[in-house]
Amino acid sequence: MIASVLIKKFGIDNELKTIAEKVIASERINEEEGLLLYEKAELSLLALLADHVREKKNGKHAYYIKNIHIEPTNICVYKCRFCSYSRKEGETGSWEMTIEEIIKVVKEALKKNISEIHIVGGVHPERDIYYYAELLNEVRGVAGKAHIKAFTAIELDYMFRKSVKTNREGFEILKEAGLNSIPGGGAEIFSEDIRKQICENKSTGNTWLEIHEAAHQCGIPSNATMLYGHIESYRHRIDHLERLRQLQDRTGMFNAFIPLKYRNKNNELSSLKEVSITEDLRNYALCRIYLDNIKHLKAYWPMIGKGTTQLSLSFGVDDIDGTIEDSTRIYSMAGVEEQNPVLATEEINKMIIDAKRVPAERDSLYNII
Ligand code: V47
Ligand code: SF4
Repeated sequence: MIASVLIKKFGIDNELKTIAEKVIASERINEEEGLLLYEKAELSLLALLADHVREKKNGKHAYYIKNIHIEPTNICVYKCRFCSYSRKEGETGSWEMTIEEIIKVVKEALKKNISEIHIVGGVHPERDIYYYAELLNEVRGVAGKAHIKAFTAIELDYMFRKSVKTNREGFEILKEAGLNSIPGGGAEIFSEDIRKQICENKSTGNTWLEIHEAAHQCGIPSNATMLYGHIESYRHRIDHLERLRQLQDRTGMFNAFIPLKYRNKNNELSSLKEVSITEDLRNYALCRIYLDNIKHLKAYWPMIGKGTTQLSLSFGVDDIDGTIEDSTRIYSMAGVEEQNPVLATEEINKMIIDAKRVPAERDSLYNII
């Protein structure tokens, strides 16, 4: 019924009609169908389909969380071509926080009732798993019940290999020290061909997937990301989403998916133009439609700005992160508009209510607080 109204309204061709009907009936679409949506579907059709999927999964709620992002260091053994913030040891602009400095930041943030501490940084050449276990122990000691979400698969892969631990052994050590979940960074685009051109030498797409699978097997949930809008094609994006969907079928332990828009300032890919807001919205919608087994789709507002974030709520997004105090420099150094991203709870609520959704403050596992 809805599908036929849709089809009349959009006057869409037969191929798109079949796909639209499948999405409305909550049937899974395949790679070729995903590609066709990327290439041919109108923005308004994508909005309608993605909104249908979002509503079925999350009702009227739009989630946010009070959290803090800490980046212990930007010193990194890798040099991804899209990265604006990594530096080598001793290079101008590099930083290293001591554990004491990190604890001071955590204690200040806890006074503001945060429920999550998000820690990611560069892949420091000298830091092994025992250093990170000590860091987690110290943070856990002051954090009370706050959830610790820490380290990208790239940092984890390096620290496990440096300390000659299997993925499972590594996760057991970190879990014991206080780790609750892992963030989605480092996924970029899984295609080896694209990785060779934008982040050669760093952990492969398969390694990223293996690390997350091992985390899930150890009872540690995680997020997933996709860096889009650089040199990848729609086929590469679909391949990325497909590999995530297959892993989620096996484990079911991805909490959220976060598309990350490539920002082009101060890095080796700066000659690339950034994609338009229309492309951002199309991509959110596609991700929502394709990833039928990941419950939450997050728009990370410090990266795309408050305006696009609010619009994204009509294109499948149900979570706007909502960091109250974001000291991340990954994006401020890559040229985003929000140089000191802070959002007061009232402002988050207004953004959500104006988009005709119901604001829901959540914890890291999407329980409403
Ligand atoms: O892996 C680096 C990306 C990621 C640029 O899990 C860039 O809740 C755009 O993963 N333009 C790290 N993106 C951040 C991340 C994240 C952020 C918020 C929430 C969560 C979560 C995870 O940032 C990196 C890389 O893909 N990145 N440089 C750039 N120039
Ligand atoms: Fe290092 Fe991460 Fe930057 Fe790559 S994106 S250079 S791994 S900090």
